[in-house]
Amino acid sequence: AEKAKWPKETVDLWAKLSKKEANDIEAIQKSIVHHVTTTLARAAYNMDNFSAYQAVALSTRDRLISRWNETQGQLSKVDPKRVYYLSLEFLLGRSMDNALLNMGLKDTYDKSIKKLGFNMEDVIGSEVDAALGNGGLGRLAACYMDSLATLDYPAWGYGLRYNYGIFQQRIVDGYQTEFPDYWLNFDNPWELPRLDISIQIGFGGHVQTIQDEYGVTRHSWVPNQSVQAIAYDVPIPGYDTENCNNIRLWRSKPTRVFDLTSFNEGNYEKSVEDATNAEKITSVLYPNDNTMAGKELRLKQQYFWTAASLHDIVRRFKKSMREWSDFPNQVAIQLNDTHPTLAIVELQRLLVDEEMLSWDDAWEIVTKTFAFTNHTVLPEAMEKWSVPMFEYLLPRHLQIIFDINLFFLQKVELKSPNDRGLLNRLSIIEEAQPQQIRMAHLAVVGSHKVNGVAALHSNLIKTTIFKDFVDYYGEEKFINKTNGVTPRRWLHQSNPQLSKLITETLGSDKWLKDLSLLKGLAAKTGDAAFRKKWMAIKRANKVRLAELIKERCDVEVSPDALFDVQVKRIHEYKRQFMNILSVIHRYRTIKSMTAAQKASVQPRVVIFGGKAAPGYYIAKLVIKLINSVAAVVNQDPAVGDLLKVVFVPDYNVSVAEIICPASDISQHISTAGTEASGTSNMKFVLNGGLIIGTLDGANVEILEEVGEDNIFIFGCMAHEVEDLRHAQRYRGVPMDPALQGVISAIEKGTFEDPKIFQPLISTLTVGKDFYLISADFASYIAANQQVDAAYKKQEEWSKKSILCTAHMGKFSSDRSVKEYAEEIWNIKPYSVKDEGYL
Ligand code: B1H
Repeated sequence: AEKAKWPKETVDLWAKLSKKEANDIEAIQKSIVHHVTTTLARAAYNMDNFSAYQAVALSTRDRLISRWNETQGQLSKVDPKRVYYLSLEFLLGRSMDNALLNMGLKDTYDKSIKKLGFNMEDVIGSEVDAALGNGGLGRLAACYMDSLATLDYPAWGYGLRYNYGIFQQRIVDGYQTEFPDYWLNFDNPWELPRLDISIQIGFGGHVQTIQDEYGVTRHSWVPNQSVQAIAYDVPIPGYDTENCNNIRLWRSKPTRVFDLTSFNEGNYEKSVEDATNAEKITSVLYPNDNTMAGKELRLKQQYFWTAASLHDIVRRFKKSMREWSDFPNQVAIQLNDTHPTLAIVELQRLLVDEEMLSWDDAWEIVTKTFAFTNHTVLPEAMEKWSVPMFEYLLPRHLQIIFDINLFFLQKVELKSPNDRGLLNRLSIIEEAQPQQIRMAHLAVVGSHKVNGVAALHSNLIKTTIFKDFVDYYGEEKFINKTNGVTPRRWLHQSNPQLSKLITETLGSDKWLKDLSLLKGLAAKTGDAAFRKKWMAIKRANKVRLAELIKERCDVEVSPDALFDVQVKRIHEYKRQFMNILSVIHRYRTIKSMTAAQKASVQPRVVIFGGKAAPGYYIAKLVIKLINSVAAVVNQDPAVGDLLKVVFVPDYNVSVAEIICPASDISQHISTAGTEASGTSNMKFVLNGGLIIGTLDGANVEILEEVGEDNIFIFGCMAHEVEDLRHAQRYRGVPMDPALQGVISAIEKGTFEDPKIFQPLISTLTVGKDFYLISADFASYIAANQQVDAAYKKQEEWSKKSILCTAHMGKFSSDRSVKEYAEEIWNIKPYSVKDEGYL
């Protein structure tokens, strides 16, 4: 509109001056030096790696912003249907390396900064992780954003800009201790503050009921507290495309008019206090993975975030002057777990209370707009909110939820009359003291599609937590979308040597956008020279990890040993406990050997990493046990290099980037039916690591792809779990004898004061071993022996390793995202045209 009013000279001047940045070495060097001397106000002679990082980051950011502007500008004009991915977690990790690689500028920047006296690896190493997530769920959101941008889909992420990400973990006397992750201490160059985009969010208050001029009853919510949401945009560049998508993160700020109640009461001190409380909303990421905390502040976070996001989405839709019925043709909203489920209620409220649509018209729009991804079946992770607390914070939303529930149950009653048990099981409200809102039920009722994250998991939810819903709605609503990981970060960036070898071998780098092309590597297993190169790269990656282990754990490990890795959040269902118990078994076996017998033992380095939720006592004891075992084993001259045990502290995305390429075998050993998918399993196999695992989550599909010769599967199957628990509980199945031996060793004080570990050992009491460690122990030990035997045949192993990578095409997040786009969101790619962004 403005542009049309300008005289031609002005338009031409803007066009001339707003040309995209040049990307030759000299232009890049100029931009870096410009940022050093102006933005950072430093001189070349007092630069360190960190300020070099800052300058390179700012120069990279300029190029990101150009693409962001161009993409978003064109998308506003074209206005295609977009998808909005609502996630309380985006576990992005570092941005610089990824941005440079995706934009195709890494080599030029590398050369540019070398000549300026800096080394790319050191500069990259100075960046702190953006750790706004707990584990798999948050990292999945980050991989999906990479794929959405790479595939040119019009997509925005919406999340919260926490001041504190997941805590930093340090190990003190073998115990986990938590330190705050104040990641914004130094300015964050990867975000664009949008101080002009500010939305008022209300809380509390009461509901007014009025009759409108047609005699229709209308409700309007009158909150008594209000906070501001400020937008921070994080550009997400696609790989090998000009497209650049956005993640909009909200930050809470006090409203200018302070808190309404206190302000009106004239209580100045109280209103300053309220202002501080407003800022608390986006202060900290809740550090629970797969468990629900139930804290009021968490509910505030969820409403603050969904209300701000919906307001933004609705504002963008309204600009197009379309009919409301067109909303689901322009907008798809994906709910990443139940955390954003309030968005369903908020959209219904906006349409009915503020836009004056009828309930039924509004509800049709809502259910066509939303789709819901379930990530877990663990009961302790199911979100429930107490009705009284909810009512206090969100009185109008509670009414709407009760209405949604009433109309839903009325329909159920029509279909299955007089089945009160069914109504109770399906109800969004659980009749407890006090009543609880079941967020998963609300999410199912308010969405047109519900998906699990791996085939096994998607089937499991249909027969367990959502069984009655499947009976009511039919099968078509409940689908599977197997998770995936981005090959850009998890191979190209983290394993540059292997990426290079693959590109040389396949004759092009097309595989980075079509991962199925990796199957071309399968033909190379017979090529001894290729196998040698393949294994040399694995060894180099192990050397790099050995250096990290030396630095962080002060333990020397041999890169010629078998590297055995289990890195993931510490949780009983993931069974790190079973792993360390098997390590103790291995230790005892070695100790009982003669020198001659020891000569045939396959040396192994067992590497653990992962955070326990700060309040999860048993998980924290597992960390302590691992460290106590490590202390004894690593010092024992009778064992030497045959066995080393390390716990790498503060496992995060950038540590994972070093660990994944360096593993020979990794452990994905959850009790069958408990790990919804797992995604690190995919990352390890993609990097030529074999896995040992149960028939759980995506392991099942990895087995299908790589074949049973290239994976070590053990343990009971998901459908056997209930019977095994029953037998254990009521028929007193005895404990596995090898496991009994291991426990006796702990109880004898082989590893520190055994009293420390008593609560852990108690979890194995016959009848209480919920995660079936005893039932699976023998087959686990046997599978580990098969790993040792297979690893000794290095030529055969190298073939397995190559075949693993070759068969990972399915697990690209590009495949996952394409399925979501075509089968749930109904969106099409839009590729940015190179027309200059004015
Ligand atoms: C997964 C969670 C999770 N499932 C609650 N559920 C949270 C639940 O803060 N909370 O309240 C946080 C996280 N995370 C993981 O999702 C699954 O355990 C993995 O198996 C899966 O691969 C991953 C991505 O789908």
